[in-house]
Amino acid sequence: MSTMSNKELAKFLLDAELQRKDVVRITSDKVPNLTVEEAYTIQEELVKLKLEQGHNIVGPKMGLTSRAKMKQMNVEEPIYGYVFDNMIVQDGGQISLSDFIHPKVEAEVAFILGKDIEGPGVSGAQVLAATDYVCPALEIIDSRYENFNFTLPDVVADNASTSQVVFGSKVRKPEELDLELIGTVLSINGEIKDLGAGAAVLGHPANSVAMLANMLHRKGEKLKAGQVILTGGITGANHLSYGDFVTGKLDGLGEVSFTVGE
Ligand code: 0L1
Ligand code: MG
Repeated sequence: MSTMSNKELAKFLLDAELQRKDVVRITSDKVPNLTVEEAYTIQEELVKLKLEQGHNIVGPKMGLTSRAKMKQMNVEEPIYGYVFDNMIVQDGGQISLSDFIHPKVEAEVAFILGKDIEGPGVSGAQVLAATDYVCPALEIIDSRYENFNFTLPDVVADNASTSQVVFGSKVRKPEELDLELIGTVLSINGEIKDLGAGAAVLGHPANSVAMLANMLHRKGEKLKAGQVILTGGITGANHLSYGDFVTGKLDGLGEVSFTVGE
């Protein structure tokens, strides 16, 4: 068993990300008994390293929010990670396949907060009241682990596979939409890859933000006005290849897209 510190484990995962080189999950050899709580401590070290490198937090994000993904991972609660400013890709822009190990894309709703939200006991209604705008988003996830082969603590330590994000340019006030019913279609090269409704995300995407605020409260943190929060995939995650043209269409929120270059 390894005697690596949390900071060394975070550096190990960050190096894999920066070198675009997949690694064996850390629970297979380095920290076999890693708990989810300890994994969040490794994630905190990873976040610190990114901040030291000069990157700024755009907002925390929620992952594994769909029933199917939770069942697959045998978990009761989703997970969170952090999106940084150097991960943002312009709507309609191009990503480079060489920046990733094995990227996948999923369509989500993002919340732009107008007020701080602090747990415990936050409800979806409170989240909606504290939200200025919502917008469509395409999240590109890229696990640093071989073949996306991980346990829950592994993926928590790995910043919930966060890699890059494309936010749609059109924003709407949350009260103008029924986010529970919001129809979502993810297409690649004109072919529909997956579809869903907002309710796929914990019954309503606002519930995801509420749960995030309540989870962050456990470590004495809150969501802050101005943060942009990814709420979790409405669609499943689909592999990306060179030349792909990816669109996410969210009813009432419009379209968000990108292409995959070399
Ligand atoms: O944003 C997400 O839902 C990613 C969660 C991590 C699980 C994965 O990499 O599939
Ligand atoms: Mg996601």
